[in-house]
Amino acid sequence: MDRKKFIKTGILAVSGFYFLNSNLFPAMQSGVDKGEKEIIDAPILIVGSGYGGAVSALRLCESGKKVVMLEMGLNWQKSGIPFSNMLKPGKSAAWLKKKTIAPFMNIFSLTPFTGTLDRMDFEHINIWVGRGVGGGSLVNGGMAVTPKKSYFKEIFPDLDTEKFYNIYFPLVHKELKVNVIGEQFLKDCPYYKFTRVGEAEAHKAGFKTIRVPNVYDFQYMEKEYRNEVPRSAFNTEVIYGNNHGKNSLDKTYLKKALETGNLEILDLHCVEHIKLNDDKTYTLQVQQTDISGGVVTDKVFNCKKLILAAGTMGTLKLLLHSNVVNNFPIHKQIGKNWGNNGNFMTGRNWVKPLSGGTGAKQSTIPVGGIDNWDDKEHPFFTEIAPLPMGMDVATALYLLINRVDKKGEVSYDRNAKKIILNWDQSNTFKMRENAGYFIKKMNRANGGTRSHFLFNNGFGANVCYHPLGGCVLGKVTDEYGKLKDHENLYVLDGSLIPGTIGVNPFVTITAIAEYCIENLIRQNEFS
Ligand code: FAE
Repeated sequence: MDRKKFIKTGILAVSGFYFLNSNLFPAMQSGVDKGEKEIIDAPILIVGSGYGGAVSALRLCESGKKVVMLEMGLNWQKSGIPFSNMLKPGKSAAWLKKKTIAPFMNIFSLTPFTGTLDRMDFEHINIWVGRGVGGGSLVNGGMAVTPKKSYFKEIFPDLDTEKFYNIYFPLVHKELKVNVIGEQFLKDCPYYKFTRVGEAEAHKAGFKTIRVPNVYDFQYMEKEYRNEVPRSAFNTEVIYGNNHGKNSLDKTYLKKALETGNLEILDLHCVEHIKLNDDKTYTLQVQQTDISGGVVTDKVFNCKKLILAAGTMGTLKLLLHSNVVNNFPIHKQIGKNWGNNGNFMTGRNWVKPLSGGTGAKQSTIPVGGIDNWDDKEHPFFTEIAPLPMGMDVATALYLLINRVDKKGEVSYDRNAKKIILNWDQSNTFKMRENAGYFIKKMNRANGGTRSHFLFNNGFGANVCYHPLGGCVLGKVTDEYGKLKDHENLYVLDGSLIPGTIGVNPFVTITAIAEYCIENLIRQNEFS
């Protein structure tokens, strides 16, 4: 394929176009195979542009390495397409679905589009993930929570805890632009009534609350409140992307990595499977799609070094599928030690119905949490979550994060040709007990009922925003994320964490990625 044809093919895809207009990336050599597939050689490939991928890209690019990143989702910034909000879901609302896929109230029809939010459905659990350049950072609530030191130590006994709390977590806070809402603003702002009510009710019930840091720029938020800038958090934008205010990865790590001139991001490029070659290099079969999910072209990428950062489910799917179709070597523990980070959604109805409930106007950015982790019988942390429905529904929403006493396992079903998850009610039994205890105690002190309005029986045991594990650090990989049985393959994403970290996970995923890539570079793994 000559360059002209290459560009022609690329234009069909709307995005990816910016890349093709630039001088062909010096680290990439392109040609065609006999079946007219374009073949591209790139020394270092990263699959996925979420937290693990963005950290790896930045540190490698800073050390002078040329890196190509493949992302199946859209580059929203480059595309110029705005994100939609929760009251008017549009293009960004779902990954190739005909209806919205929020955890509840899916009454909106959609034209299939490569949107930001995807849901993977298994028998007993639904897993939500972000798609697009920036991965989960595009759709998440921005809660930037550092795990409890004692729990981090318990989950990662072989890591130097002090080093993480003195070096990696502070570094990550700085890079992700973590900040905290001003107390006076929180006290005065009508959009945070749900947090004030949630905290007052928690105190009355005898629970301890904590302020939760976030990557949303609270100075911007104060300006949006004063109508000095366009509204985002106050315009029900979050799980379908934020047009303003949120420091997602495209505005932090990825932006810095691109500024080095050493990174090329190819969006709408989905890696199908991987083959290990005799010379220990890798060959990836990749589909480039258009914005409606139609295949534009099939491509082949060859690389010497491969970093998988496709998120827990994406990375596991690639490894397990490649094992079946290409005899790709995988460690026997791959897929094991999977967990939902103890996610358990629940809620309460009839919350202060006579005094304006939880508020008709709600910010989408959570800033409060209830910390019951030290309770030996019912240890949990819960987010006081917003429910921005454009009217007061006198309902409180909570995402509990529990310990994961019984782990699950991800494996591959050869007949159905898809990954399956060994996970059922027995895995969430203790989480349900904690949720029941919490709701009862809150209702007893404050009134209200378990929220049948939101979930079947008021319990969303099947809601998972935090899939973790399956490629556990030090078990399936070496101490820095290099896969056992491989010389040139690394995993740097949520799958390194063994199923639980006790708080919202992206700060930990980012810190572990920083730690791993620093040491991999120091060991000259990418020379
Ligand atoms: P991730 O960010 O998922 O990135 C993986 C990327 O790889 C994605 O962009 C994929 O599109 C891409 N990809 C996958 N497969 C392929 C393939 N075959 N070819 C090419 N590209 C591929 O991975 N966490 C918090 O700490 N605080 C929060 O407030 C919070 N809120 C959340 C709210 C929602 C609605 C959701 C869904 C998640 C939330 N999370 C939150 C979880 C957090 O976003 C998640 O743990 C991280 O994004 C995971 O980071 P990874 O680097 O593992």
